[in-house]
Amino acid sequence: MDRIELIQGDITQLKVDAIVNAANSSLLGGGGVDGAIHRAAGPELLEECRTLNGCPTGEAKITGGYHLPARYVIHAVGPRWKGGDRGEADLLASAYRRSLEIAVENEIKSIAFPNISTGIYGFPKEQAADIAIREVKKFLTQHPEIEKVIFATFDRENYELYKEKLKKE
Ligand code: AR6
Repeated sequence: MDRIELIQGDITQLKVDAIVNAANSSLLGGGGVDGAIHRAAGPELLEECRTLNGCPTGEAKITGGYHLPARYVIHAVGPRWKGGDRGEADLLASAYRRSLEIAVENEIKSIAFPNISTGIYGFPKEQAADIAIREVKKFLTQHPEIEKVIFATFDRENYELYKEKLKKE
């Protein structure tokens, strides 16, 4: 699908309408990509996040991008991996879907996703990639108004996984 792009690199550098953050339910920052986004956006981002009263797992909330090149940040809360029988797959699918729905509501045309839950939260990378690609493709088919979705991989393993899977289809 030509509206899907794959890159390996730092999501905070991308000049898109929105980048997605792999946040936790406090929305008050953390490590990984969340820490990188807050550092690059500046303290105003945390200030706005404080007004949101957190976010349940599988859901997402939007803020401004402040000092980022991206206009918005969509903070998605993926599940922590607990072995696979606690609804993790559905919750991860929901985090991607809700982010895309919020993008449409805000007239966002280009959006970049990190590999939600596959770092500190320990979700198996291959299964997470299948879920992410499936949800994005399904959504794009139903929503021509989204022009570009970028999978912003960071580690080599995720990059190779996505490269293989996107090539196949
Ligand atoms: N750009 C793109 N991807 C990145 C970057 C970056 N600058 N830095 C890391 N990644 P993680 P999670 C990748 O751990 O598993 C935080 O403390 C990384 O290689 O950031 O959803 C939150 O506050 C991995 O593939 O998020 C939560 O408490 C992916 O981003 C918790 O971690 C996700 O890894 C969320 O854990």
